[in-house]
Amino acid sequence: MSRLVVISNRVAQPRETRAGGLAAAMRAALKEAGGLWFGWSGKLVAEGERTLHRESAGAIDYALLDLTREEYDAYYLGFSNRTLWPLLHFQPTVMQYSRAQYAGYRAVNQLFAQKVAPLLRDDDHVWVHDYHLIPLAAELRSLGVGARIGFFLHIPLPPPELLVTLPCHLDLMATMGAYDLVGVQVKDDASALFRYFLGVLGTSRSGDVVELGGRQTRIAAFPISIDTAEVARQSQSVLGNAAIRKLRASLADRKLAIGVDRLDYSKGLPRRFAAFGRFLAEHREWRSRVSFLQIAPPSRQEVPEYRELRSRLERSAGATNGRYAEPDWVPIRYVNRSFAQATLAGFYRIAQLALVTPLRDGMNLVAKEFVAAQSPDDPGALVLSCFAGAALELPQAIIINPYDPERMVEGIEQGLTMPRNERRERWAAMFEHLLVRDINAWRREFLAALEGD
Ligand code: ADQ
Repeated sequence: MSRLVVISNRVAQPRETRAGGLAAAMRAALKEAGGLWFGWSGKLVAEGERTLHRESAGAIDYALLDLTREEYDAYYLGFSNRTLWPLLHFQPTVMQYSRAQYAGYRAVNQLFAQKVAPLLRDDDHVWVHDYHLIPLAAELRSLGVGARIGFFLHIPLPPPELLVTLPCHLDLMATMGAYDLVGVQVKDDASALFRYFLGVLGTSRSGDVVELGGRQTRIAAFPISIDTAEVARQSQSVLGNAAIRKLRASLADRKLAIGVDRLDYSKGLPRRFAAFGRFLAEHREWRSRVSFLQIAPPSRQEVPEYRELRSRLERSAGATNGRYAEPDWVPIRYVNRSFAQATLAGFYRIAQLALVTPLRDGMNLVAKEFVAAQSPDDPGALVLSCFAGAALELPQAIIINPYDPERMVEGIEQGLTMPRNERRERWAAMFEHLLVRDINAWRREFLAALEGD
């Protein structure tokens, strides 16, 4: 079995206990064959003080590289998160582009390649993650690396008509041809990529393989998932914990609707808050009978669009609460912090409704975690955006279009009033699916495809 090398911007370090499902899946994959995890150390240092930190934990070696402030600004805050993130989430009007930031992004990819190449063997299998590192394989090839290299894009891929608004699209996208395998979340992402390769780069296609510069690249969808059985187990075992008991007690028999998202404009939070306010306006009978808990830990606060979103949501929650709150009831509970994965599972379990309404999402693991955490006997209902990758796998959810306020209000009402039998039926179909299509199936399929099966 070949050694596995995982390369990602952030690495879940050996002592990190809050690492999520993806980190657990990577650790499991690395343990199976022994392996190396390479990425940014999370530290910003002066150029002369850059270190490659080496560490081992069991069968896994870690190699973590420091970046300078300038590199981080251009590569991470700039091109990755102000250019690629909005564009790949179908929002070119939010995209900011500068040649200097693209140059900084390419330079960090080159630096990663220079530092990891000496650690690689030709019979390794290399798995690169996400939009921060698209050109990495091209940089590795130019240093003579012959190993099989796969890439997985965690976020969506827009159609070529949108991709071409990126001024450097030809330069960037052509580097994808250096991978043996490019994995995306859903088949629509794969078709968009095929259309780009054929229509814009003019490559030929045979089956699911494109040929560029004499090299063959397979493109396929691998919908990411969760550790379904583990989330189900956690959701039961934490019910006695203080955080869960306190939340339940504070509801005083009212229903709970829940949302859990990084504070990100792709998650559709302003429209969700507005829909909940409108639901209370139009359905007086639900006032004082349901609370909406939105958990949204801040992310990327150094990017201005994220700071603006935060204050916009504070105003929106404040306005709805000001209008409808009673001395003993607050309609929107807005909490800006993160929780342990197990605590979240407990929160999901005591909720009757989840609102997962992104404007665009590669997959959305919260939707899957909510389903996994429900009680089989009396499961909650899931309101899910048709623009989340997860909607293709969970058609039994209440599927809504987040741009349609009336449909959002209908969805909330439908979820809160759905008869128990119907909830059970819908839930059972989703849960069965997720038990089979879990995070382990995902990583095994990707790695089998990378091996060329
Ligand atoms: P994200 O945009 O981060 O991921 P998501 O898929 O929902 O979105 O994953 C978030 C993860 O963070 C979930 O496991 C969730 O439980 C956890 N989380 C969120 N809020 C939290 C909180 N307050 N405390 C603790 N944990 C919290 C990107 C893409 C997605 C894709 C994933 C995986 O944008 O579309 O599904 O990668 O590929």
